[in-house]
Amino acid sequence: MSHELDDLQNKEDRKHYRAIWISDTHLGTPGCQAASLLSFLKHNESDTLYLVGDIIDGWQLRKTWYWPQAHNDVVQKVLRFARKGHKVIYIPGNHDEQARQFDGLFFGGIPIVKEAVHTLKDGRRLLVVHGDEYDNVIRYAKWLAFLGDTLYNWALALNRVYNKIRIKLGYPYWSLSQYLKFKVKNAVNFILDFEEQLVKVARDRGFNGVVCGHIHHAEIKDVDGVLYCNDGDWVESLTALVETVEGELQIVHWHQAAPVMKVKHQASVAAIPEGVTP
Ligand SMILES: [Mn+2]
Repeated sequence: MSHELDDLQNKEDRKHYRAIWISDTHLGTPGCQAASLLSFLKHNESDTLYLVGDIIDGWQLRKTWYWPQAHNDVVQKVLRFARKGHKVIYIPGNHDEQARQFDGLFFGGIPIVKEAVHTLKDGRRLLVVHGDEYDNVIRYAKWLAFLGDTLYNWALALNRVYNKIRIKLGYPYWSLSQYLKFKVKNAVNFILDFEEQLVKVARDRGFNGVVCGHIHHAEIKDVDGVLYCNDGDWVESLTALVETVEGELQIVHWHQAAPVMKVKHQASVAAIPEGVTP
């Protein structure tokens, strides 16, 4: 009941889209910025919500059980969204690959599918996939991916401590993975390879473009007439891909934490400032 009331109160400051794509939320890990994600889901809605993989991190949960209330709230929010008649589609990724065995089944009115097709307002058709099947590291060296995952999580944990200190001292948030991704040439090549693969798949299969996640790097770009869209992540970049009512694709950056959003007219005290530089 309180949830429904909450929804009504928020109605006026909720933005409506034709479609919203989010992925790589990694619920079940300390890295997931669930408060921000919840805030995003409270202030934005769409005819269709695509969950583009790595939503619940089974890899991490298998090692250590981590499930705070905020993560539950996100799941509840999504289920309620589906109950209220919005279309929600869940495409599992590699971190929630356990869900892939349920391909074609429904959970709480949400179908689980390996891929989806989205038709833009102007009629262009986009293939929607998580994208790990086109990541050569995951495909050919899964042990390396697991190792990388562990190292990445250690680095993220260190980064959280570092940023707590920075913010206490009045410095802006500093993004480790953004820094690594853009300073390391191989990472840039990796991103380009990945984009190229996905664009090729979309083209070969006769789509006008592709929407994916997986590499935690939001992007909208045209590659020789094929649209490449990546919706980013909710570990570091806090981004979603949206199609506006007018049919325009945009990346939404949501550097707002839930506790801050509750205090109205104090937008300037956001916990994580926007436009952070490495
Ligand atoms: Mn992934």
